[in-house]
Amino acid sequence: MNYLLSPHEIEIQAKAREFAQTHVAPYVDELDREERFPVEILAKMSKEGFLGAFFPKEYGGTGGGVMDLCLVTEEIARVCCGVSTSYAANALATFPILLFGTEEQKKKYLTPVAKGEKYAAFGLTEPNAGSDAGGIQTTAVQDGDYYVLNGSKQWITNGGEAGIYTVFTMTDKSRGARGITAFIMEKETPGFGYGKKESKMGIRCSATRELSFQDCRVPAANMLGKKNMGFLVAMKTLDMSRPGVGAEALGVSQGVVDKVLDYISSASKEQRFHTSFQAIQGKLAELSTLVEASRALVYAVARAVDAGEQDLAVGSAMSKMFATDVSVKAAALAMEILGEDGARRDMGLEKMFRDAKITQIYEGTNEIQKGVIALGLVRSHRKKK
Ligand code: COS
Repeated sequence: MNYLLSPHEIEIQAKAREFAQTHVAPYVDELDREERFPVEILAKMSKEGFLGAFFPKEYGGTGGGVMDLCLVTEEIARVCCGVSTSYAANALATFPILLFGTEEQKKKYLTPVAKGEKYAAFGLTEPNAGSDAGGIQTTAVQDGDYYVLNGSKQWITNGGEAGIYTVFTMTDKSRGARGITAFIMEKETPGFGYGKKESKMGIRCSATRELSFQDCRVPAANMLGKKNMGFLVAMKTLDMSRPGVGAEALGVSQGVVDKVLDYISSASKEQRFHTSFQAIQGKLAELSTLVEASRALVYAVARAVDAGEQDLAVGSAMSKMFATDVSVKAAALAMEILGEDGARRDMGLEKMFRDAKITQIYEGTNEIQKGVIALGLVRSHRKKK
């Protein structure tokens, strides 16, 4: 399908596709088996300018936005969703700075990420607050020109690998979601610690760790936005980042289609596919149509973000929910098409199945996305009346 990509977008897509084949594909199995963070691949990605793809030029980026992020993410995820997660987590973590940072903060913290000198991680989720983002318990108490942070975060992508963290804290518990404040924190801050890399069913090479803060003194100058407006910082960030998760799932789905087509097109299978297996043809038709529908939605939302659209919550949640649900369905359909061959580890589909399942859960479960969509629709309908 023709999505009317600009010459620049066609170029970055082709570059990312070539990169994924050359520098990611040979290591997919190894990274998955060894659960090894893909630091060498990320370093090469930064040399190609992919780490700066979603930053303005004045902060070391290439001047693209969420559409460029999605195109790169999709192509990398088509080959390995663990690598694409490690990459796209940098966008999630730096969007709060891009959206709410001062000029000084942007220069200081975005430039090293754009240049691949440091990675970034987004610290919102806690042991007792994932979906309920307003229920976080990490505290930040002012002490002169500093805030003192205490608490912990869980399931933090790029945790421990990142040098820069955007951290959400409670500064006024009595106000719930309206008492949250966001800070930028550096890895070297005394009192900051991180746990062991979690062993996961999918996206196994990506680093997921617990973070801990014990009397961490963070300069008040590192506050993002105003005091007690951190919930808004988090929500606006997630509105901007969710199409990127959609793009990861889309990449997995497209990778699944690639594998099915390769399999069916092999000399021994093609004749039978043409003549006998109409039920199997139906599965391929359904699978590939769902993938194109995901792509249309993800690209449309990415373009809306880049165009400066403000009311993004519903579309953004739809793109995340739809594309991630499709990726699980795509992997399942593909395994049904390939039969027992689909279950062979060396076929790669079972890894895609494991990876796809996680995309439904992270960066806001699909149950949460449904709530955002339904309540957002009702709210905007009420406003129009
Ligand atoms: N943009 C701007 N404002 C938003 C917003 C958005 N996308 N979403 C919510 N808000 C505002 C609301 O308008 C409301 O403002 P007022 O207090 O002025 O009325 C405020 O934020 C609180 O919103 P709400 O009442 O909807 O908050 P809830 O606590 O009921 O729940 C959800 C909000 C569930 C949507 C939120 O907690 C969420 O997104 N959770 C998932 C977080 C997540 O994705 N976690 C994964 C980890 S991050 S990798």
